[in-house]
Amino acid sequence: MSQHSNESEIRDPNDVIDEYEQTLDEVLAEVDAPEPDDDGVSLDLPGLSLNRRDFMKAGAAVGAMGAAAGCSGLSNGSGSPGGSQSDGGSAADHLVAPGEHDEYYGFWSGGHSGELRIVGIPSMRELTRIPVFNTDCASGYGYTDRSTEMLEDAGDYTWGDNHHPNLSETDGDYDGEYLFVNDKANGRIARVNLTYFETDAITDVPNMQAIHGCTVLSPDTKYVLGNGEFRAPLPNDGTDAANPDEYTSLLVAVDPESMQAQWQVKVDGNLDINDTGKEGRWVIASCYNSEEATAIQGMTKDDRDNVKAFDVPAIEQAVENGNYEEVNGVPVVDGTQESPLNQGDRPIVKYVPTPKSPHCVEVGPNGDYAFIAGKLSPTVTMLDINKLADSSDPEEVVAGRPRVGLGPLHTTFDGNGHAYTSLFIDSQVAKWDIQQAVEAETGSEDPIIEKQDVHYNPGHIQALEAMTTDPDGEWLVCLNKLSKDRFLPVGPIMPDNDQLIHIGDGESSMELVADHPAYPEPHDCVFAHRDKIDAKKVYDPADYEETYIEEADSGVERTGENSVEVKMTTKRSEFGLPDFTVQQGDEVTLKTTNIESVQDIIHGVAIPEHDINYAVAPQDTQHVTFTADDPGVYWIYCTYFCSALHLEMRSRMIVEPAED
Ligand code: K7E
Ligand code: CUA
Repeated sequence: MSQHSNESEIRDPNDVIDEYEQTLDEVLAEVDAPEPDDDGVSLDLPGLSLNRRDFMKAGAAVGAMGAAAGCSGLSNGSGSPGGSQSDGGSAADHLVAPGEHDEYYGFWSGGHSGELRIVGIPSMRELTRIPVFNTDCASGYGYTDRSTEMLEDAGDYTWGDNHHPNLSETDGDYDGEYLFVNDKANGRIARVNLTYFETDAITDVPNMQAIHGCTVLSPDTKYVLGNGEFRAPLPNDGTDAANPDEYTSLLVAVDPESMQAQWQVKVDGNLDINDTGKEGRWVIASCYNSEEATAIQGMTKDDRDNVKAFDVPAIEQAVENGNYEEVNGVPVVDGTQESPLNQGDRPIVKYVPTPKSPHCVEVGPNGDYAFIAGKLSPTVTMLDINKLADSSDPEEVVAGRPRVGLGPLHTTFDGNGHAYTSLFIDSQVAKWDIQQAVEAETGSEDPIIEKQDVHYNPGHIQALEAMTTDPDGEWLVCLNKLSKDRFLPVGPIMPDNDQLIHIGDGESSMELVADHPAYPEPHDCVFAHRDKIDAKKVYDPADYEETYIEEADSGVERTGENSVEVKMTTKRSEFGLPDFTVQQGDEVTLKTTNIESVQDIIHGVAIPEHDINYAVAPQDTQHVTFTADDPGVYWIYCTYFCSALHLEMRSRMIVEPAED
């Protein structure tokens, strides 16, 4: 193969690196000694500053670096300042021997693939995938009647963009019942049943176009809370479409059982990421567009945006008092700054100014502080949750603001007083001391303990059970957006790189242990110890409203002039009917029960030329409905390799020509 013709345009990687490092030096110089910007758009803040155009340049330089090198031109460079190996954890420790199980479940969002992935920790082996907002021909999700009806009722979209998986909690700990996840693309929230590891409900939330932040209300999952990221008219019916001043963002509270929206709160600015305090009162959400702009220049204009603290009992009281406007069936409470509900002793939403297009909100294990990463500010702002109720001075509730590095996005915890913040631009994880950050001055780097290089450009980071009141430490996963040179090239759409980092109990240095390629594009993950998850291996028919089909029930029944119902069992290695006959034009409902009660014996039902394939797990009943359009013989075959006679596991659908 000859080289591509644009070879002359490929630059010497060393030049690119030199240029990149120079740019970052300029950025750092600017941060340390800010100069007023000529267009008046600067990021001057107490103790920290960053010129926006240089920031953009730095971002571009990160991208331009290509595969030539890591992003270690900045800060300490090498991960462990001491240069020593940590005493616990190593590449070997993360390997799980053949036949052994992982200690933790990892639940990964799948981004715009629409699915979830289940990954064992510490091995990083992918165990399975759960289709949520997508369709999946391996399981038949989006093909079977049950799943299709659910997807149709939830807006009939073929994709979604899930970012934030959340495990249901009882008494502040994971109860293993459900996982909830947002769909940023279509303003939906889905529920995954962790008994069967399958999506069992999706709600298309009224009045919201994009739901980004998604969390459950600790400690008992009273609500699933979704943040409306994109401001839009309320209702979005054409009124005020050309008048962005009238757009609004909403927080929604969804009941976890009925999956119905209970109330919404409209706010000034927008809402990005959220988390809740540990006592069931506060929902804390970041806002990067306090400017209420519709384009990037405007959204990044102001030095400060805000964090909003929603007082849940106060909002419930407002709803109870009838202080709302009903829009598309949902009570919408006014939480804007001008709202009468925000004027008295107990405002329903507190606005806390925060630098500078903040991103994540993560509440620490003991519930004292919410950690808000600055994104365009190199700091993390710590909100003192205990002061939220009584303080009327927003600055008073800021407990600390360490300078962690460039592009901080997300923070996680080891339960031993350390926070770990991902640095998107620096391509590093910064480990820092929470108490020291409270004591240090704003913008101080003193609380920083060490930085670990990662590859490349991390978004979320998550340590084991870091979102509970009792994090387990030991392992941290850093979800990097880019992998560049870390894997064999597989064409231009490269995998992300989820990196496993050993953190132990937090006393030793971080150690990078494994790379793990991820299909586009996980954003976040959450971990539960395996003892907290109780997955069934065989369906219990009592858990579903389906008529169980016995072998003797197999047969064809005409249910209307142009409709038939076909029932048949599946078992090794035969379908309940060797063949069945329908008329051309019939709407066929094919119902199948897998009468096996042995774990791991799955049968598939594939009908060629009818676009149908689905799995039936032991003791499950599934059905599909389709039209037999064309006369002929269609072999039905099993798609799961179930026995030595799997290939022989077939049936025939005979479609008789319609009579003229
Ligand atoms: Cu930071 Cu959608 Cu959680 Cu992506 S969000 S990284
Ligand atoms: Cu049943 Cu293959």
